[in-house]
Amino acid sequence: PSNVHSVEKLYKIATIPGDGIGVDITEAAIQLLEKVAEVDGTFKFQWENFDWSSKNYKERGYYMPPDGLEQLQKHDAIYFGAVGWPDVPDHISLWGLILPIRKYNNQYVNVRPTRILEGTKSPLTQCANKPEDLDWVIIRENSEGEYAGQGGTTHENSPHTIATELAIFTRVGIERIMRFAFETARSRPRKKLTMVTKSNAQRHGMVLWDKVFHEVAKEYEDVEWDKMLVDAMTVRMVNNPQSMDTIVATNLHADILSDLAAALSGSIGIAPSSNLDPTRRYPSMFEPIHGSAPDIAGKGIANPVGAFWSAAEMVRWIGKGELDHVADGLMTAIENVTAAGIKTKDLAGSANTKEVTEAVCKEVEK
Ligand code: GGG
Repeated sequence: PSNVHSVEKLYKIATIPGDGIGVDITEAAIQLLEKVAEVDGTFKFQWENFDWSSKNYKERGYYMPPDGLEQLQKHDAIYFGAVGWPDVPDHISLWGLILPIRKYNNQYVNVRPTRILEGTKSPLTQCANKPEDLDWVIIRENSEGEYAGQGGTTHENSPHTIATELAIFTRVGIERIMRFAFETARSRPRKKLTMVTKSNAQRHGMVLWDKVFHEVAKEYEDVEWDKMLVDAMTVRMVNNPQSMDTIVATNLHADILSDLAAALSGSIGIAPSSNLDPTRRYPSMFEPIHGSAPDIAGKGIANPVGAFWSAAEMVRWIGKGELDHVADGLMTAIENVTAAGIKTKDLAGSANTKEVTEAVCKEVEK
């Protein structure tokens, strides 16, 4: 019979739920992906869970064990929830988990798409009334810049303490992110790229960004581009969202701009991210951009849409072009649910995590 498929492919996924609502939304994403695989019938997931939470850090003294990175590298992809808990300083949790995973897996690109989903609203009611009014992809440089981890502290615990935080920019690092950004812009209908720096005030690394950007731009004559200083960019995102499409920015600038972008598109709860190793030598990692939200953790009310959208991007990536229809179908299912008004509180709805998850699973079954 035509509805019987032979299972051809097994994808090994490492899950790191992490902290707070990371646990709630990872569970929801696994439930949904299991449904997606069951309905499609041509592939399956094999999950391996890693309990590298802040709670376990407090008990064991580490997030990842010494062979943690090696364990992750046995998988086709990593699915990540959220990291951070009030009783562990945030720089310990980030540097204990998410940043080394990105660094050691060559995940030098972080793709953060944002748009207004069906049935949801932007707070920019003056200028973003239709979904097409805000449709961006932020390409975040994910391996260096302000998050390079270089610096130090002297004269600690004295009024004369000095702390330095060095932003590192390399020609190789800039060139590869620019190329990825231009390719992304080229693949989208508007073929438009906005490059963001603060090269008026930061006169070394950011000036190198400008220089390399202009060099790479010569290879992409079909892509229309412009440049913005990051402060002016925040104003443009609020006042003129239609004027942008693909955006490329440094690790820190894009981290900030993508939170703003998510909020402008309706809620930080909907935004996905893909930490990619474009060479595919190492596993890529998929995570919603939101954090662990301790205030609502464990209450069953977290918005799972950012987690679902991240899951769709993971399917697209691991499928290498063969599962695009599955990822697209998953996005349609998500938007059918938001369009039907089944939304969590952050999107002005009244549904909980379970209700949204079950509704999306039902859509996938249709
Ligand atoms: N799910 C992503 C997460 O836990 N984000 C917390 C955070 O602070 N991330 C910083 C970053 O993405 O660099």
